[in-house]
Order: sequence, then C-alpha cells, then structure tokens
Amino acid sequence: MGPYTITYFGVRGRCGAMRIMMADQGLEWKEIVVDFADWMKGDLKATCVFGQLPKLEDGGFALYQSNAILRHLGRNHDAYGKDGKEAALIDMMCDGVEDLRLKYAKMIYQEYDTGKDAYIKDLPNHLDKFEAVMAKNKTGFLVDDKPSFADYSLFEVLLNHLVLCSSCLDTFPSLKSFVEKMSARPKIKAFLDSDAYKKLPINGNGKQ
Ligand code: 6SG
Repeated sequence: MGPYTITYFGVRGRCGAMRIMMADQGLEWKEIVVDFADWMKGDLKATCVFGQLPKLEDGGFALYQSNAILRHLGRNHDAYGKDGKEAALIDMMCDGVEDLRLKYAKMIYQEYDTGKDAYIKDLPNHLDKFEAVMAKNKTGFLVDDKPSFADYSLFEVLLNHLVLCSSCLDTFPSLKSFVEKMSARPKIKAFLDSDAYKKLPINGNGKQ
C-alpha cells in the first residue's frame, strides 16, 4: 500500500479524476468511505479545513480541495509539465475543466429535470475550446507529450458527459481520440473495469 488515503463519500464525484490518475501512475491507495448519516453527525466535517470532502492523506500530511489534490499528485509523480510555463498552461486547462465541472454539477444537482436538454444543447460551446487545444498540441494530450493532472481531470469529465449524452464527442475528433486512447491505457482500462470503480455512482443524487 502506498502512502495515500482518500476519504470521501461512496461516489465518483470529486474523486473520479484523482483515482484514475493514481491508477494510471501505478499507485496504490486506501479508501475510507464515509456514510452520509455519519457525515451528518458533524464530527468529521468539523475537522475538514472547508468542512468538505474529499480529503487526501499523504503519509501524515492532509490535503483538501480536489484540484489541490490533483496538483499535489502532479508534483509528486511528474505530471505537471517540464517547466514553469507548461505548469501554468496545465493549471489553466485544469481551471477550464473546473468551470465545466461546476456547470455540470449545477445541472445534475439543481436543474436535472428542467435544464438537462438545454445543457446538452450548449455543451459544444464548451467542448470546442478543449478540442482546439487538443488539436493544436498534436501529442494527444493538452500540454506536453504525456498525461498531466489536467488530462486526467478532462478525461474523467468527458467520461461523465458521454454517459449524459453518448454522441457529445462525435463532432470533436481530437477529444474522441483522446478518450479512446486514455481508456485503452492498460492501468486505466483495468481500473475502469474494476468493481471498485463500477460500483460507485457518478453523482451523489443518483442522476447521470
Ligand atoms: C460534496 O463539494 O459527492 N464536497 C462535497 N459535501 C458535504 O457537508 N471545492 C471542493 C473540492 O473540489 C468541493 C467539495 C465538495 O474538493 S461533492 C461535500 O463535502 C458537505 O458539504 C459532491 C457529492 N455530493 C454527494 C454527497 C454525498 C454526501 C454529501 C454530498 C447528496 C447529498 C447527500 C447525499 C448525497 Fe450527499
């Protein structure tokens, strides 16, 4: 077992990308799954810096905020570019993915019944930005020539969007090829095929 422990609810949610990243990096980690009734007691919440999960423990070091966790893993495992400019571009792409993640979460948790169709209709106006970056870089990744934490985050968000709308990448050849190639990486494929992954719902309210 490696030094990492994830504490989170029994969903993919904000841990989907970090789990795929750790799997692809060949890391092992422990999972502590928090039951919502236990969470509501408030004792664990009171110990969390922002009163939220996920938490990543790296040995005795505790970290909150899913994107800070991705960055920490990126630094630790050489998935944060070759120099400061590449790191800045990777940060930029991760923040772009975060914007899409927040829009998706708002639709899933607040507007699923009334807003899903409009969300899917507007989706190309967000995906085209990632398509342009991916097409321009030509390596099959957003920045550099190997996956960074931003690629894992984008990949996971795209998998979720393919569940929402299976044709959503049909007009985006670079993103479609990216998802196919990431899905075929042996350690990612093994993880996506695992019960540990498949048993978890994408979102906490069961919508997808
Ligand atoms: C929820 O929002 O799963 N953390 C969540 N909720 C509990 O008391 N910016 C940070 C980050 O990137 C956002 C953290 C995030 O790390 S994730 C949290 O801690 C709280 O605030 C989304 C998710 N939701 C499902 C879930 C299971 C238990 C609480 C939330 C839905 C509501 C109740 C059961 C299912 Fe539920």
